[in-house]
Amino acid sequence: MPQKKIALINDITGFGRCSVAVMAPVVSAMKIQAVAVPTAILSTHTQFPKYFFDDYTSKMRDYIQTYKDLDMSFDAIATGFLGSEEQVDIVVDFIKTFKKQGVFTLVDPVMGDYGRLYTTYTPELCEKMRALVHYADILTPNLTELCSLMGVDYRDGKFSADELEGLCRNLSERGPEHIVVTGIHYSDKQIMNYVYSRGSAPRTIMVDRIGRDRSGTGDVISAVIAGMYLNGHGFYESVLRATEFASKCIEYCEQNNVPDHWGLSVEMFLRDLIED
Ligand code: PXL
Repeated sequence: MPQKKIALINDITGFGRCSVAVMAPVVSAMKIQAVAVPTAILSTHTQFPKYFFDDYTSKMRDYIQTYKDLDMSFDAIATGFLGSEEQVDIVVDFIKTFKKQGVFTLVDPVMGDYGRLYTTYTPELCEKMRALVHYADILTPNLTELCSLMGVDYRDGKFSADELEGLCRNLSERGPEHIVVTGIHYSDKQIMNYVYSRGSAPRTIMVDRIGRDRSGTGDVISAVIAGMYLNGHGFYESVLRATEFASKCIEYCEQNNVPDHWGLSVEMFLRDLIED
């Protein structure tokens, strides 16, 4: 069988293990070819006190045009942090072109955390992200992003199972068959991931909270989910593997005093993702 290809529409950041820098090795370990479609180039990610940032928006159309001219195809498309309304338009056009029969799209609506949206998120950009949801088969919001997409007030972890199910059902009706609400603050010791697949009973995956939140965790989780799903596993199983892998990396980082903003030491455990 020919190797599968995934388009990673995301930023390329040199240091800090986020976005393409961490997603490409993860999917590669799963025998999937990663094709980077850069949205921006940074020296380090934005959690560092200083970083070089080169917005790639104005070059993206020409970059993507070559893939159109070459009649390139992808088996999956994964999108992450998007910096402007125009970038969302470019991504929608990319999906419309390359999402042929059997191709799935994972949208990680990177918009904010802890009830706050990132400063780049203008109301117009939020509106655009809501439109992008329409094109997703898999959506991986955290609770902040779920609330923003649904236009409800954020309450830290204080949503009942019924409320979460209602929110996910409504969101799913707009497009995504599968949704995982990641990193819900369940207690001081535990984090809940809420797994919703249209037509099935929702399930939860609890993980132990280890240390503080680490940047890039969401990117690692999205990459493992995309890779597992592309390799034919079910959604719940894909999320389970993703949370187990991230937890193992985080545990290593804690034990070895890796700074929180250096991302997850995925290199130590990539072999765990290799399947025969
Ligand atoms: O992991 C999310 C992310 C992606 N890309 C850039 C970031 C961050 C988080 O801070 O700064 C550039």
